[in-house]
Amino acid sequence: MTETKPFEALSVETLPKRLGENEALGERIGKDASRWKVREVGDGNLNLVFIVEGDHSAAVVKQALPYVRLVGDSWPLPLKRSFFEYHALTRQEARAPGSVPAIYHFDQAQALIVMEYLSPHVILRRALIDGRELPNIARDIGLFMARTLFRGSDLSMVTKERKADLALFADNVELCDITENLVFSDPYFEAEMNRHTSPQLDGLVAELRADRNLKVEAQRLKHLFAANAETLLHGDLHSGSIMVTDTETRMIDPEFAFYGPVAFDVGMLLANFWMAFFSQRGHEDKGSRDSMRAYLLRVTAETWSVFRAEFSDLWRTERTGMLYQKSLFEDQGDRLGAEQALDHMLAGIWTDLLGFAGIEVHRRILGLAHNADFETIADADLRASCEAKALKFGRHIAVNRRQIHSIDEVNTLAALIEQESKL
Ligand code: SR1
Ligand code: MG
Repeated sequence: MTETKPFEALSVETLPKRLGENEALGERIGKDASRWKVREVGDGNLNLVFIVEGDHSAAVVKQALPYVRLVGDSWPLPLKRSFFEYHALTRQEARAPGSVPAIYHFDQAQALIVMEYLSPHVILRRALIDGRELPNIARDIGLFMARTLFRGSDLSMVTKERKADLALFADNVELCDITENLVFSDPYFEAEMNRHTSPQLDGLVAELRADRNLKVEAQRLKHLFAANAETLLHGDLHSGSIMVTDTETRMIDPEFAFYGPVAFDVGMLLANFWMAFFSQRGHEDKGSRDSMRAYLLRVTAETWSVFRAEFSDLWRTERTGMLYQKSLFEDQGDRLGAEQALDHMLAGIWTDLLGFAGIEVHRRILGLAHNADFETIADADLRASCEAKALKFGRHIAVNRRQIHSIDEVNTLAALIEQESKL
């Protein structure tokens, strides 16, 4: 019997020795570990990420730490998140082939995943801050969301398999707990780890924390997040979880994966495009970002449109699960019934995604984990002005989500708020 070694965090120095015998890695990049070049490049909030270059090529080694990297060992976090990330990646690859990095090896005890090194990809958030107008992201991300969210649900899966999967991911408790607190609650009271651009935003922050309608809505959304186990979510689908080139898009980092509402991933993602939009004013040192602003609004509209079209197509062609069975509709010649049910479902996703998007905007400006889109704006007054507009936008779409009927309406509102001159 092979003995399982206790977890030990890797370092640039120890990695070649510890993984030098690893066949999957050696075969991929070159077996002579003494020639490997290792860099630690993790810039996320939680994990170690190494790029390992060998004689032939390179790979990524991602390792979870037993605590939250952003905060330190005062905030323990279980290593099992790596297990959920691995299982989520395998399901995403099956449901949306080519949309995630290839996995070469998984070591549960060491909480590490060896995976494809994506090059020359960069993090989408970085590209948007740099003002790059990437032509394919709306299509690629829209398709990814529709395929993974539809195919991970009872619209598609054999219900016994879905329930087993639901049970598996239900154990991702601590990462859900992060979202439940950091996203849905902390922004709306003086939680210990919160921060915001102060004093510029103090007044607005106090207003939002006293806003009863907003707080009730945030809790209704939290309830939905916790209780509506509809599909396997990515769980943290923001522009920092996506890598891009001009022509390619890959989703990474699904360690927050669990069963929740379809609208959560879509709302989180669109929120990050809207935040990129509101932050552009802070990145105009090398020239106007008018074109980038227009591009970002087009991207939100196209992402939603691609998502809707693909989700609808899958509904019509792959609805093999126990929900809205064809035997009740198409098999009786009632195609219209199936279309009616689809319309209801899409309308619900739309309303809820606006809520999730509004709350995501708030937590990235008021909570612990901020976005580089705003954080890289050095001038605090300018940053606060961008953030204030985003906060107002977030409040509006979260509270009025049932009265907003199209993405054009949302984007018109975003453009109006963005053009306001006062905070
Ligand atoms: C303590 S973790 C903070 C945030 O980082 C992750 O990327 C998630 O977005 C989480 O909410
Ligand atoms: Mg992440």
